[in-house]
Amino acid sequence: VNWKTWGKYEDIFLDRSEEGIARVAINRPERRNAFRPLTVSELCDAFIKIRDDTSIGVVLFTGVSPAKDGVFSFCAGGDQSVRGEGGYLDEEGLPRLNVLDLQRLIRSIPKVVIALVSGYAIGGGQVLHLLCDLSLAADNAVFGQTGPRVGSFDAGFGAGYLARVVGQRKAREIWFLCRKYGAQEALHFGLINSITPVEQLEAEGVKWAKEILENSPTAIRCMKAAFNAETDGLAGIQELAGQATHLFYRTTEAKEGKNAFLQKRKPDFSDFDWLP
Ligand code: 1HA
Repeated sequence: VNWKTWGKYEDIFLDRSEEGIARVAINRPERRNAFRPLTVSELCDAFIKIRDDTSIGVVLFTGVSPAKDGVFSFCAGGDQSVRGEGGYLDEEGLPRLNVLDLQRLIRSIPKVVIALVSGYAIGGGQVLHLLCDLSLAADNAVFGQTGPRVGSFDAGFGAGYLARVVGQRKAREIWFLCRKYGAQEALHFGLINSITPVEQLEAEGVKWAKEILENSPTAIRCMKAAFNAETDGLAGIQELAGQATHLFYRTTEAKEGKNAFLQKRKPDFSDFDWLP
């Protein structure tokens, strides 16, 4: 894949390819790719840009690795050194939990988001990989929660969706004990889709992306919304409903309603059947 830089950021890299793939990478390897508010706002900006680009169908989400000491990481969660009263402090000293906005964006973007996890996916970083549609791990991947150890917890997607993915038993174990799990274990309990040697991880991600991109964009976006509808409450149903409206607007039936309104006449839906 021929990656082209797409915008200039401080804490992340954003690239795109002609094949319709975007690549987002957290670039704080010396901090194990822990995120501060700037990192998260840049990630949100990147995901919005990707959402609005009709040529992109798949996003690879990863962390720049290895660090200078040779250690790989996807993301080690919130940067504890900027944690203040009530959140993670931005440059103005405002406490933010803006990773929750990012979680929602990854969830609602009508494209396939694939996490490429090499090394640590810990704390809020573990939740980020969890929320991606697919998670491809390198053989050196390490997953785990630390919240109860460092005085934090994610009682949203980090709890409920984790339980949907790995089951209540395992989810409770992960949060109550704060153990670390290797790639084999994670595959065994259904947290990830595959394991690849670390040097082949990106190539594996591109391979999965290309397979997805051969399929119907509308079918895929509706299926993503359908999966979210099952797990994300009314916000998930809203996404599926949005896809239905999106399709309906393209029909002559819907256009008749709009045209009649604009032409200040009664709509004539007599051409449209009440199908079974
Ligand atoms: O729970 C939430 C939220 C809940 C609700 C709403 C929003 C939330 C937002 C975020 C979070 C959280 O993410 S809480 C959980 C925060 N994360 C952690 O507790 C993980 C902390 N890190 C580690 O456990 C370890 O660093 C590691 C297992 C990932 C790697 O260990 P290793 O290879 O031994 O490296 P280590 O020496 O610990 O780290 C290398 C450098 O990176 C250290 O800095 P240095 O001493 O060289 O100056 C270390 O301090 C830094 N670092 C690593 N992780 C973080 C970090 N600095 C700040 N924050 C980190 N999370």
